[in-house]
Amino acid sequence: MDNDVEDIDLSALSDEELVEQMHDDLYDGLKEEIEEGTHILLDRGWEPYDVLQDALVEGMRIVGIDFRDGILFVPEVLMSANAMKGGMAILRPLLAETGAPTIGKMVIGTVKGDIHDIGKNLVAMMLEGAGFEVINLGINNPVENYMGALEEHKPELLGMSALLTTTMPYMKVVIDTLVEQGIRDDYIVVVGGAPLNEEFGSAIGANAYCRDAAVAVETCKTLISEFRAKA
Ligand code: B1M
Repeated sequence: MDNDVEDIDLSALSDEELVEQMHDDLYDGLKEEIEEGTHILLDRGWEPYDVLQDALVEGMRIVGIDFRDGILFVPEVLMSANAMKGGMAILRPLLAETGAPTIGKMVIGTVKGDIHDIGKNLVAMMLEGAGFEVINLGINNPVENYMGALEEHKPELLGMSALLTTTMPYMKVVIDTLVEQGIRDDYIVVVGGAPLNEEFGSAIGANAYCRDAAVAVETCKTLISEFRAKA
């Protein structure tokens, strides 16, 4: 990809060129350029959600392909992740700015053994934007962390994220612990992450698998109203 970005005046590019340039900058791990590009698109009247999806998430998808194919390696992908987080930090308050009253509470975290947090943070951001209160436990959470947070914060929803085929089975450990303690039905359990699917979600006893952050918001809204109606 093009590293010669010093000569490029991002504000002189058309929207389409700028988005393409941001994909390149994300690939090259250029945090400041990503932050600048994010501001420019917002100043041009782009919706925060569109900046997130078209410039950042799509850019990260491209990074993922080259990571899979052995063209990019962990240190480079870490730089990309850092650049993505720079853009997300600008969008976060805007996405959360809807002024919607709190419609439910979720404890969310990436499971034990797994340090991927971009997608989980995106889900958290979008839920906050939709009016949920979110307690974000971060990465690499053993079952004790989830249990402690449920006890402390008393949410209606528990969210778990996993990006590795080797860590996704840990979600079942957490759900089984809820069952063993006789509190499974006290919570709505929502799971997500690239290697999961609907079938896996039901096999481990989750209430729902969500493909992406937008689906997570819709699903949580539906499930919480059913949950409240039952209560
Ligand atoms: Co990792 N990694 N990684 N990695 N990494 C993947 C996941 C991989 C698919 C790359 C590949 O080979 N193509 C592969 C997994 C293969 C597998 O298990 N089958 C992989 C690997 C192998 C590894 C390491 C083992 C590499 C190594 O060390 N040799 C290592 C593991 C570390 C560990 O966790 N123990 C590792 C490390 C890393 C980095 C640290 C370099 C970095 C993470 C940085 C960070 O997160 N802070 C990284 C990254 C960035 C990726 C890729 C490239 C991108 C992930 C991402 O952020 N996507 C990823 C490739 C890929 O997924 N295509 C890859 C963007 C994000 C917006 O999407 O996370 O899918 P995603 O989230 C989506 C949905 O999945 C969903 O909504 C989100 C938004 O729409 N979703 C939920 C997610 N959680 C949800 C929860 C919900 C609902 C929906 O409810 C609660």
